[in-house]
Amino acid sequence: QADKQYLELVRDILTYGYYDNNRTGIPTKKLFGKLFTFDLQNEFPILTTKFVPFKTAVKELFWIYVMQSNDVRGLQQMGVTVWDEWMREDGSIGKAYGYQIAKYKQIDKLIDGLKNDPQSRRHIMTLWNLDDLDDMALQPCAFQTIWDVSNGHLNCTLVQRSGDVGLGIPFNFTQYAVLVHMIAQVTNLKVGTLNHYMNNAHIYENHIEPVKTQLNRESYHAPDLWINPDVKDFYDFTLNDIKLINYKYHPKIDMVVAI
Ligand code: UFP
Repeated sequence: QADKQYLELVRDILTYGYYDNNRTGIPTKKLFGKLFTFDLQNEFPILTTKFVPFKTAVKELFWIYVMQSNDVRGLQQMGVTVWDEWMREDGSIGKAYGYQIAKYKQIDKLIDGLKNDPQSRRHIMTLWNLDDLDDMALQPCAFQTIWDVSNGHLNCTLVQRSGDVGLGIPFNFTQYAVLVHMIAQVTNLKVGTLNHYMNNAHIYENHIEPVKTQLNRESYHAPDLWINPDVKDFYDFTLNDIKLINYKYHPKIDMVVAI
């Protein structure tokens, strides 16, 4: 499911993508307005046609939504270096990501709303704060989630303004799928659908050859996600409470990140 949608998007971008430069100096091919839909009841979405660093993805997710931190050194202590390029002198990424979750108690409000007013149409977490944008080392890419409860199932739409299809996108949907599972567990809901909307879905020029090697690979059966069923409070989650079982994958594909 995940591999199929992903490789279709890669093929589409390579075939029909609009080619131009951007702020990084590395041109991209891009398509506007793409959507992945994952049925989380059926399958945990992670690519098998290349290795995706699941633990790193979960650590970054914890850093944003559980620890609600903007301190890159905390991530480094967990062995994660993905934010090093954007670290400021004070060790932070400015008023970005976890800072905005903490500032408005967004997790607490979301969980409270899902429990007490599930039919509300205002279940949103957003990292896009107009007042603080100038104080962010990188303006958030996957910047908003909109949540829905239907028939006891928790659905979520992830809105991403800018998606690096080679490096960022596989990381982003897997991460947010874990978040839906975590929130569902602490609100006593079953998981439903994750929509992943990408406004600008792009492949950097220097990623084109690497992603092509993935196109001819046969996908494996998707792994299962295990979440410790004893955790009932979101803030009690630890990294050991989340595991991927039977993850079978093709070799990792190295790509250089555009800064
Ligand atoms: N990017 C992602 N996902 C993320 C993240 C960054 O794809 O979670 F933080 C990519 C998108 C883009 C670049 O290629 O990082 C950010 O550049 P810009 O701000 O110009 O969109």
